[in-house]
Amino acid sequence: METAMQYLKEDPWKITEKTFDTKWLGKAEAIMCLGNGYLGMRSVTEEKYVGETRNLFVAGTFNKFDENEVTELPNVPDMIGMELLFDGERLDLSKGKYSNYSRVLNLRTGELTRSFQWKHGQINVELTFKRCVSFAQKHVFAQQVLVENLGKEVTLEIISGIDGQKTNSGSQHFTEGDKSLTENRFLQMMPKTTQSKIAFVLSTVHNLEKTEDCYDGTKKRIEMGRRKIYNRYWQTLAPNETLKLEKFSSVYTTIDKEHLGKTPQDLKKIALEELKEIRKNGYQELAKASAAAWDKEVWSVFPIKIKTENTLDQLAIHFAKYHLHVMTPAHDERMNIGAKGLSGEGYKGHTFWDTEIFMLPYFTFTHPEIAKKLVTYRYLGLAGAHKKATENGYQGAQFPWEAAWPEDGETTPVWGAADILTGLPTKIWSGFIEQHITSDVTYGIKQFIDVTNDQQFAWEKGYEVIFDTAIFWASRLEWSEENQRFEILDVVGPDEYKEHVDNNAFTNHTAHWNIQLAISLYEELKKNQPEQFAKLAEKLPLNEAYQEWQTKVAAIYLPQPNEAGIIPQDDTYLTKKEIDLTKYKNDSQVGTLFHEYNLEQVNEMQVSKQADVLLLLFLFENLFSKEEKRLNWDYYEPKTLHDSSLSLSTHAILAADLGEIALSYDLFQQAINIDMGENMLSSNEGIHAASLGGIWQMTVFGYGGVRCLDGQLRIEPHLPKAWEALEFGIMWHQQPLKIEVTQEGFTVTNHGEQAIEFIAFDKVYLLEEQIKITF
Ligand code: IFM
Repeated sequence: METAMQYLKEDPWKITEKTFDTKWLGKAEAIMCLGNGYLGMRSVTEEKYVGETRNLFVAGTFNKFDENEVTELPNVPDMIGMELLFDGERLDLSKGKYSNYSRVLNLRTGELTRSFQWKHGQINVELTFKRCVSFAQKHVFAQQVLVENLGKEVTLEIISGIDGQKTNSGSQHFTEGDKSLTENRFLQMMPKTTQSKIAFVLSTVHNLEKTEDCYDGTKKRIEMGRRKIYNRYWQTLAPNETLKLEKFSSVYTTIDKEHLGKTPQDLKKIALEELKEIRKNGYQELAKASAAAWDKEVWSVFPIKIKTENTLDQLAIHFAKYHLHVMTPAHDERMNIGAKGLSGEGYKGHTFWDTEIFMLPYFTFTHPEIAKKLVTYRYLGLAGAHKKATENGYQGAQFPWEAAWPEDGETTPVWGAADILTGLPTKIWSGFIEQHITSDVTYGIKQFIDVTNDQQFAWEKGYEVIFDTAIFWASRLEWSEENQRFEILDVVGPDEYKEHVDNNAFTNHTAHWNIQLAISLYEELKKNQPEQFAKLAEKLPLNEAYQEWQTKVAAIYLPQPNEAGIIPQDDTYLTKKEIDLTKYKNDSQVGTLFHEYNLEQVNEMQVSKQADVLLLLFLFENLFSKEEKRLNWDYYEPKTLHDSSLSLSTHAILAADLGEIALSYDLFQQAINIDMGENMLSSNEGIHAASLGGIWQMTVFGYGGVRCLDGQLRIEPHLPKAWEALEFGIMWHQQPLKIEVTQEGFTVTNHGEQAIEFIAFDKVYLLEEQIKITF
């Protein structure tokens, strides 16, 4: 496939677009998106094009457009857009000729730069646009535009301000709100979400100067229109003259944690004061402070260094870490990560199991303070989980498949893509029956407690979730008279190409694990910490629950390997027909099976969307033998289309575990290209958050060989041939560890004060300062 993206061998920090084509707008907008976890914006161009998706999102600000829709992150009025007219001719790269084009995202600094020369008739100008979302001041973003006149004298007209005519693909989530001008300079707009009633304060200010004489000769006028407030500037540029425009903008909302209780008028004043200061200091200062914050908070924390000729691998790590921090609301535990981060309207900003299984491990192992916020979000979601369980006739906490504001409960939409046979929308069953999310949440919380040893979180929040989810599972089990066992019927497992299945192996095993975990915890806490335990028992009916868990747990049906060693994905998967999947597996687009079959037909085939049984083998590797892993890999991988971006990273890790390093590395290459790669349409709806978490996991869990198993740290690295060395770090029980791996062996250095234990190749090591192990 044609591509406009370029990755330079000598620079593992930059994503570069080398040609501009309006049919590929979505790719650059999403993969080059800017943000800081509080807000995220797609990297649309200043000038507008048909086909663009101009999105600005503020984490957590969900709104419901009407009763028939679910909540979504509203698309905030645009403050990036600018119209530039030269002698009345609008800047438009599809007209005239452009040369020396590049758009570069510097992952290290978080700055986006676009530059080119544009010639159209008499117009001949060189333009450079710079932009950054401050990583230091989370409400603020800034732009700088340099216009150099390479031709004859030209009049430049600039129209720039706040444009509230944006929607989420047609759904308008905002009231128009007041508009105002302060000190003849600061433009402000105060729209409010229609249902959740969150007031937004949007502010922007411009600085326009010729390189020498500030403001000289610039004419300016303020204008307002429906949902719009903007300035219009006119400036004549002599030959070789350069004009600099800087624009500083900010967003505040009435749910901002640090300003809770303040009125929109209070926020308006706060925003004004901040913008005054920022404007005085200028774009460069802001960009510098932002880059310094990126360095301090992200790049200097457990850096990953790969010694390899394949610079793309190192770039992929930087790309993944960059986006993981852009998308994560580290400032507020009432919010979580969307499946598309803050980079697109896809999945409406909702949180899925993607967080616990794919993104959370990165934070748990390297930024525990951020991970704590993410797991606390689930604790705050207990109210929504109780609501969902009650609505479904169950007890305890049943977590929603898609989550937005923590208390809201289930937010999965009911209808989705067209069914090619009936022409009607397909029902999305995940919100009703994709129930493994509840044990996935428990898994994430247990891993967080094991890795961080954060006892305070465990006692105040974590244990409660573990018990409450076990209460749900016990109530969810169904007794089968015929089989004399507890079963879990009518679910969707991780493989979403199989709906309404009974006894999905992943669901049954993880539900069993969740209950078993609650039993052991109950026994341990009651015995060793009776006073604290009593407090928990006041909140939850733990003694009755314990009796029920004990009577039920041993009778839960856990699908076991058959004579051929294959764990049945569900009761009927192995009996379904097999078809030749070569064509779909080789297709550069995902989901092409649905060009020929509808979901009902796919349900009847042995074809999987993503890892299911294999994911179980990865997450709970202690429960299965290596031989079982190998046999199930051989059976399921060929039947898996990797149509979900959650699939490849799990397969790459498992392949590495199985000693298939070359195969694993091939899968790694495919996985890192889900967003970065040549498929120019793959990221239109937003980046694939889980796959980015997967890039970190493939590196640290796959090749670094790190695992947290039954509460113990295991390190068994194995590098791909193409990597001479790998260096990374993790935090284990609050002790920072550095791990350096070569093809010959590895060294673990403890930079903390306390010794820790780890297991490598069946041997337990006590690590005080440094241990070297050769293969
Ligand atoms: O959570 C995933 C799911 O496993 C596959 N479909 C997309 C969802 C969001 O990423």
